[in-house]
Amino acid sequence: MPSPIRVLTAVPICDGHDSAINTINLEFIRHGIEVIYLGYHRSVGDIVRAAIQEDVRAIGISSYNGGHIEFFAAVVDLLRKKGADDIKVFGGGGGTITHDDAAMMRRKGVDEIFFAGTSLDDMVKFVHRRYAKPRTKRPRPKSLDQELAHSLSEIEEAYGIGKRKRRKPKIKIANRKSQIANSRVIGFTGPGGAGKTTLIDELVLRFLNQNPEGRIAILSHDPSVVGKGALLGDRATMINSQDDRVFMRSMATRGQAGGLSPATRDCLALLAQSNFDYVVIETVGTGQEAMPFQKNGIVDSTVLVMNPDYGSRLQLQKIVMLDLADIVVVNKSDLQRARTAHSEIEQRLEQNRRDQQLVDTVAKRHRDPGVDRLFELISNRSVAAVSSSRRSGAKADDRRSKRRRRS
Ligand code: B12
Repeated sequence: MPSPIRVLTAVPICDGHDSAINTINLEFIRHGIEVIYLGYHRSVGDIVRAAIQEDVRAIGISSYNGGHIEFFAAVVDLLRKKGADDIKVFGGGGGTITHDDAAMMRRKGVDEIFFAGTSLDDMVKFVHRRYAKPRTKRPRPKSLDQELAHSLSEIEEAYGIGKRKRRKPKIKIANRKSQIANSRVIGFTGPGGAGKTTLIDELVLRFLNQNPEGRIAILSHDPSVVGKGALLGDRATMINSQDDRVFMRSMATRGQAGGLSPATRDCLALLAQSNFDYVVIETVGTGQEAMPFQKNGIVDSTVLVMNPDYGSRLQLQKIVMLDLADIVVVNKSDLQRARTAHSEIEQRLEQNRRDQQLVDTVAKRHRDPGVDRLFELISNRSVAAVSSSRRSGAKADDRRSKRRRRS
């Protein structure tokens, strides 16, 4: 079974009309399409960057506030400039886009414009007809991000749909143990609605401010059933991560339980061997039994993000990740129950007798001191890990040279 069609959808800058695109997104998903939704009020640069990183087949734009001829053309032009004109552009905007406008937009390279009164079914059929064929000849990547995006698609497509690996991807993926660890890999997990995405976005802001040259990658997951579509919506929540120094990729779980996709391990390994300081991996909202990073073997630190409203103290005994996480975050700590949650979780962690950290955050609050502390903890753990791996590397060198001298 071939991989689902991936499209990116967005609403242009200075436009908040998102109700049409929300309806269209749901219809696409119902018909097996994976939709990466970027949200509303998005610039040409943000849309093109996201489309290239996500390596989608097409971009669907919903535009109501005018300027559509220029905006759509600017998206097409920037895709061309970036060597990504195999990503097509289509869209609509009810009665605000006239037939004359649409003719001009088509001349400028837009694939199709849908008018008021078009049925959702017709739009779905168009996407299937026009974008389902696999892209055989890809343009030569013009940037490292584009090359990486193509490779990630190759890995994901090699897995097809479902658990079983179908064919080996052509890309060489280094074994994490045998390679120099370029990036620190941090795994974020926790129940749906705990605020993982917002928290990651705030950490990204701190990272970008602290490292003017640094780069970070995010591998984000949303659930999907085998052969069905998915709404990959984390980008719509991200504000600070709309930056050229952030590479983000959204993945559907494609039927795999546990919070990750069948292709995650290989995709993560590829990102970790690329030039990022950090690779952040975000699971889908997970349940009590989930241990998403256990089998993975390539995550350096794990962060469990909790919502203070988890129910009674007894529930905490059942959350396996509380035994495994390096850092536990009580997000939304401005909520009434947060103090109780902190002390109950603290007691629960004491039973483990491990060096686990507990941090309270309010990720939605700008400059939250809790997020500052979390960022500091993650940075310190990384510095400690790098110097310990350097020490063990130096010891190994020492042993090798002693052996050479003896022989
Ligand atoms: C709903 C609506 C709102 C809601 C938006 C709610 C929301 N969250 O989206 C509210 C009330 C908030 C609103 C506010 C405003 N609105 Co208003 N709004 C509309 C309205 C009534 C419907 C738009 C809509 O959602 N249609 C439903 C969709 C599903 O149907 P459709 O539009 O026919 O689209 C078809 C195709 O084009 C296709 N399609 C659409 N997008 C896409 C994308 C893709 C990828 C594909 C494949 C297909 C596709 O799908 C449909 C299939 O039949 C239109 C008037 C109208 N009748 O079009 C005005 C309208 C768009 N709004 C207008 C204006 C001026 C405003 C405000 C500026 C008003 C103000 N002064 O505050 C604000 C701006 C808000 C903002 N932040 O941008 C004007 C725009 C005028 C212009 N461009 O010249 C319009 C045309 C009303 C008018 N006649 O004056 N608005």
